[in-house]
Amino acid sequence: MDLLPTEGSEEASRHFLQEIVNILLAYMCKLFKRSTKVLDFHHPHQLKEGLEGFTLELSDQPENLEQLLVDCRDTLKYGVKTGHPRFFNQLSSGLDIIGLAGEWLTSTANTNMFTYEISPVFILMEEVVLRKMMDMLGWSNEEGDGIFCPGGTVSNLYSVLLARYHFFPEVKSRGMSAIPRLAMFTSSHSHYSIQKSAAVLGIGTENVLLVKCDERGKMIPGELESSIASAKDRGLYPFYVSATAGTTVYGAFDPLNDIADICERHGLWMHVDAAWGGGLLMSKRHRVKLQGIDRSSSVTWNPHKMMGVPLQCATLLVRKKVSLNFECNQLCAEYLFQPDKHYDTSYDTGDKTIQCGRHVDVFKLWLMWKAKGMEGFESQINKCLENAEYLFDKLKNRTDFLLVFESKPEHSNVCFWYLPHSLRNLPPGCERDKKLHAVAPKIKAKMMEEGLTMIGYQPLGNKVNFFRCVFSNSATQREDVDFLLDEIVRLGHD
Ligand code: ABU
Repeated sequence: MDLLPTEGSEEASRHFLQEIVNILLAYMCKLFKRSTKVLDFHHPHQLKEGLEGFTLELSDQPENLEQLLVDCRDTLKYGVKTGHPRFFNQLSSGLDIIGLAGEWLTSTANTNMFTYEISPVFILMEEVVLRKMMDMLGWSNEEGDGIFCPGGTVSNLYSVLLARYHFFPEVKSRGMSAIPRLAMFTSSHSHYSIQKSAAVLGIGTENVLLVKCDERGKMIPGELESSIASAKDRGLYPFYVSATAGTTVYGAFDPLNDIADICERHGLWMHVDAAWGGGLLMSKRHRVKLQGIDRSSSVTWNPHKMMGVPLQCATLLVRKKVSLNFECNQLCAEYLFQPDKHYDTSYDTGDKTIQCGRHVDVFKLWLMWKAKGMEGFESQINKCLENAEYLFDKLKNRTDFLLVFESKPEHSNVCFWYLPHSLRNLPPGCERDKKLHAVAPKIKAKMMEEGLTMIGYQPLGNKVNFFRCVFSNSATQREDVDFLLDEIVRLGHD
């Protein structure tokens, strides 16, 4: 294949990449049009068997460049258009052109974030962006450290790892048998990654105590207090509380100041999982919902969610002194982190992490921040929350839909059931619940087959399957919200 670095192949390389750009631009222009489908669904066996000449199989012989262009077109064709204004399925959606340019540049630079030696600009950018985010949490210049992580689950894992190290540094060398049986606390609506962290770190999922929430999905502080007391009575060692700012399903914000009071009283590490809700700090109108976050020990905040940065872009921010991150994970591999380098080796941030290689996730965010300023992020976030209020107001006045909770959404999550004709006159109770549980999956299946829009559903606690609509794409307009409801009614009609 005559592409760079083959001598004399500049023109062929330019031509090939220009063709790729043409394919991507055609995709993007279609993506935002309402006449374009969100997806062209096929079952796994159909995709594996191959469709209209598109095969996933690899061969021994090389393909020519023309065929590779066809492969690229087909890959996009059979994928899901998560940037489409009618995609409501996930917390991360949309397609930001500046962010995309950032991702292209990142791949072109193709470097690794472990040392300053090979990523001088990106390492310093990371410092600048993390500092800015920590300022927004309300932390002073003297405190704070952070790291970009491969997703919120890993950020949450780091928070537990650091908290455990803070209380029991000996665990690094001597293992779990050297320390007491630990107890962690998080709400029953929190993200499953907190329990996963306990499993991964040998703390055990049984030692994660799930604190009761109110109807709205917020942790009840009194329940946290009694859960800590009962763990102590049982001989456990409470050390960590994860509060949530923007729960995954309800979009609820735990009362951070009340939780901080309890953590201070008991000397516990307070983590805030603001993977979803952190973006609201950008909005003067909505940041009040995170009041008390400045008192946390650590925070997860994913710009790839509410801030619309292309996947992946997630952070862990730690309030304790800078060295904690380093001490906890540092192993000083001599082939990479030589102490006698001629520059300030505190910028070899790779030794803070449990990874070795680390993707450059900062550049696209830095570039978007340059392009939009805080004001740009603020207006796109406000718009998403306005869309949620618009949907909520519509649902309040409908008899064919039922809200899962009656209060105004705090985030952009709106949770609701659709009641087909046959269920409307049934009294609430077991019989109706049994039938209602089957409604959302049936509608979703038809929705995916037709491909015009996409929304998620789930059960939660004692609530049977309900739809969760989330807004994180500022391309979505009110007409798209209207379309979603019409589509649910059309597909759910019985
Ligand atoms: N917690 C990862 C994102 C989940 C969601 O998009 O629904």
